[in-house]
Parts: sequence; structure tokens; C-alpha cells
Amino acid sequence: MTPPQAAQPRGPSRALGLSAEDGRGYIFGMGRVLVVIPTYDERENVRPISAAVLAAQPDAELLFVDANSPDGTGRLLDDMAAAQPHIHVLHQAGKEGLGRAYVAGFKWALKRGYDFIFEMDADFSHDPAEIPHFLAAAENADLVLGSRYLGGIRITNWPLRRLLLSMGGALYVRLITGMPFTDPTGGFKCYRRRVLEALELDRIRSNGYSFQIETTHTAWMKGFRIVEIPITFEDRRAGYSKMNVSIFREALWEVWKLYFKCGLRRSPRRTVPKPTPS
Ligand SMILES: Nc1nc2c(ncn2[C@@H]2O[C@H](COP(=O)(O)OP(=O)(O)O)[C@@H](O)[C@H]2O)c(=O)[nH]1
Ligand SMILES: [Mg+2]
Repeated sequence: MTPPQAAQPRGPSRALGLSAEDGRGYIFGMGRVLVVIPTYDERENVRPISAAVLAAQPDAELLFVDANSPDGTGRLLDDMAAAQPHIHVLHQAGKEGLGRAYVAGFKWALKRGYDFIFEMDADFSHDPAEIPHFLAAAENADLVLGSRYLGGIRITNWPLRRLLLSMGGALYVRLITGMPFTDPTGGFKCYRRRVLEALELDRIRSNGYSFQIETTHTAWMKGFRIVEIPITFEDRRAGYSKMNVSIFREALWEVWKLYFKCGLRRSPRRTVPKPTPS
């Protein structure tokens, strides 16, 4: 009989040659990781999502950016932050849109020296278990996009109307801007800090889906390396969606603005040097 084998690191742990014990190697090997999560009325979700992020990536930190949620999410987050040093909270005066929340979160992250900064929703549509895969991909990329459409559609429990809107939107963005990405409106992303430093955050005005398109488009035009990895997207289990028609309408126009802003160019002029291996 062969003796039992020691557990082998799986997935990205193996790819990076790291210890599988607790994932800490990512942090010591690569830098500090912050997951930024905007919240508006997410009381049922913030505790379980924090636990899931820390289970997937034990040394990551979380920053919640709360829009003064009427359901008391902000107070709950304060309690969580007081009890748990990995959790931080930024309070906004009110609901100003996703873009304003992320810009505030990104500035907070840059000031405090984080190296890998994630965007993620609070509602479990984005699976925190994917975080190590993003970090593995970020070894050779400046911006990693989670794609629901790379190599096939992986969305569960979404009404057909929303799926068609999202897929049509992706095609529209691709045709107008020339960006070769399958899911440009997705909100599960990992930035190296040098991308956020280059984005000129104060100049970003778009707010909903177009915020996702604008940040990726600006990074792409500046020549940063962008890769997509496949993710599975599940409709939220608790709470309600804040998506509305004005967010959709904003995106329709913003895409044209981006195209005109870069002088009708549909490809980057240059590529920045590869990120130095960490
Ligand atoms: N701070 C802040 N968070 C927001 C705002 N709008 C939505 N969110 C949060 O952003 C994430 C995505 O919103 P969600 O309603 O799930 O959009 P959907 O996934 O497109 O249906 C969730 O975590 C929301 O709580 C906002 O105006 N401000
Ligand atoms: Mg959602």
C-alpha cells in the first residue's frame, strides 16, 4: 500500500509555489490585498460576505463604503470593524452611486499602501472563493477582470431580460470602443495599485456600469496589461438590486464619450512594461 500523500496545494497556490496552509504566502509574496465593497442596504449580507472573503484569503483586508444605508448597514459595519482589525468602513453622506463609492475607496487604499485592490459586490453575486484566482492572474497583469462570458455564459438565476441586456451591452461596448474584453461591465475586478495611480480618479465622473467601462477603458488605453478570468455570477440571495434605467442610459452615452475622448482611437498606442514579478 502506498503511504498517504501530503495534501498538495491546489490551483493558484501550486502555480505560485506557495504554502497551501492558509494562503498567507500570497500576501507575503505579492503585497497587501484590499477588497473594496460598496454597500447600500446590505444588512443581511455584510457579515457573511466578510467571513467568506477572509476564509478565501485570510490576510486580505476589507473596506466597506456605505452610502448611509437606511437599513442600518453602516452601524452594523462599525460594530464589525470594532471587533475585527481586517475590516474597515468609510461612511458616505448618502447614496451617490457606485462610481463615487469606489473612487472614495480607491483613494483610501492608495493612501494606505495596498498593492492589490479589488472591486466586489456585497451580495454574493461575486464568489469570494475566486479571489486567489484573481491574485494568481495578477502575477502577470495590471488589471484582472472577472468575466461571466469568457468561454461560455456562467450566470445563474438572472431573468432572461437582464442577461440579454448585459450581453448586448458587452457587444455594444466592444463594437464602439474596440476593447477586446468579453465582460466590460462586470464589477469583480482586481487592480494593481499602479493602475489606480494612473487613473486620475478625480476625473472619473461615470457612476454605474459606465464606471466599470471607463476604468477598464482608461487602463487599456494607457497600455496596462489586462486579462480576463472566468467567474460564475449568481443573482443576489438577499436584499434588492439597485440597478435602474438611468444607470443603463448613462452607460449608452458614456461609451461614445470614451470613444471621442481618445480621438476615435480603438486600440492603445503603447503597452507599459510588464509588472515586476513580486
Ligand atoms: N456605496 C454605494 N453602494 C452602492 C450604491 N448602489 C449600489 N451599491 C452597492 O453596489 C453593489 C452592486 O449593486 P447591486 O444592487 O447588487 O447591483 P446589481 O448587481 O447590478 O443588481 C452592492 O453591494 C450594492 O449594495 C451606491 O449608490 N452607493
Ligand atoms: Mg448585485
